[in-house]
Amino acid sequence: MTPQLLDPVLLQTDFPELELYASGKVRDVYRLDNEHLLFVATDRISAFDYVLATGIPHKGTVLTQLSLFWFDFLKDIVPNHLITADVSRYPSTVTKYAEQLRGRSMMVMRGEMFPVECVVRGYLSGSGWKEYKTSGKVCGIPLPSGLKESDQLPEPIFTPATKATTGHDINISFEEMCKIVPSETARQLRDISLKLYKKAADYARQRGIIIADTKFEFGTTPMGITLADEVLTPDSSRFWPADKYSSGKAQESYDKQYVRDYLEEIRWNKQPPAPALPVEVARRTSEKYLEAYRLLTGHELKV
Ligand code: PZK
Repeated sequence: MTPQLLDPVLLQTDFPELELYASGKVRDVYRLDNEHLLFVATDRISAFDYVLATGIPHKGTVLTQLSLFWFDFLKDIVPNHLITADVSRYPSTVTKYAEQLRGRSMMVMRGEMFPVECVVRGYLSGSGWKEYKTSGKVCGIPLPSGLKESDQLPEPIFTPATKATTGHDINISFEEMCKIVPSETARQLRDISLKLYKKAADYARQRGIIIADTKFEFGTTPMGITLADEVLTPDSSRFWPADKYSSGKAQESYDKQYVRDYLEEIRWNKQPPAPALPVEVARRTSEKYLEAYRLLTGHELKV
């Protein structure tokens, strides 16, 4: 039997002298100087709230390249924090890390981040579906009665959230958001978020992907309100394969379905340590990320 090999993955960055500015389950932000940050996407994957022991080949590259695609696609709606993803234009302090950084990183403008998650939902899923079942509303927004799980909403809705210390987001009403940021800013963030979602979701739908919902993060920079973080990736959004869509049940995930199916099959108790994935599951998952990139951008990612 020939052993199956996976393409190399980056699980951990290794930039000993760089200052870590923020870190998440699967991505990290480093401080370059007072105005500039280095945003790095690893190949780590999380499922059921835990980072798995196995990385997904090319995942960090796909997410970065998708964000870059969307930043360009959406730039007429709002400025974004991207300076460059061209490693040869990064400061000389990181030149020696070019191999680790190429394709999976962005040099961005540091901004003052607004402490609210700007979530837009076009479909009823996740915490939105849970809230609707209990109250008929999502984040204080009344919805028509009789909706089923995964139903498309009559109009996309803005459903802000705050970051809890535990990591899980807490849905809030627009009025509650107005106590966290000035109400004029809250209105601007809401209107921008809805415009971004509508433009991207219309486009994606024509290419076979339903973007059920997504989360934007904004900051202020000298350009004013600025779109930051990663945008409209499978990690910040629910992507559903349009050809398999059928409401009244939870939908398959575009990217993580093989991973979830495997974890259910082995009956992992969803407590740490998170298991490793079989090579075939990691490989097929990698192919889904690359497929999402191809469908959305119209070209193959050269990896
Ligand atoms: C910033 N995060 C979220 C957490 C991540 C990202 N342009 C910016 N200016 C200032 N701060 C941030 C950004 C951006 N983007 C974003 N935290 C800080 C976050 C953990 C890991 F990769």
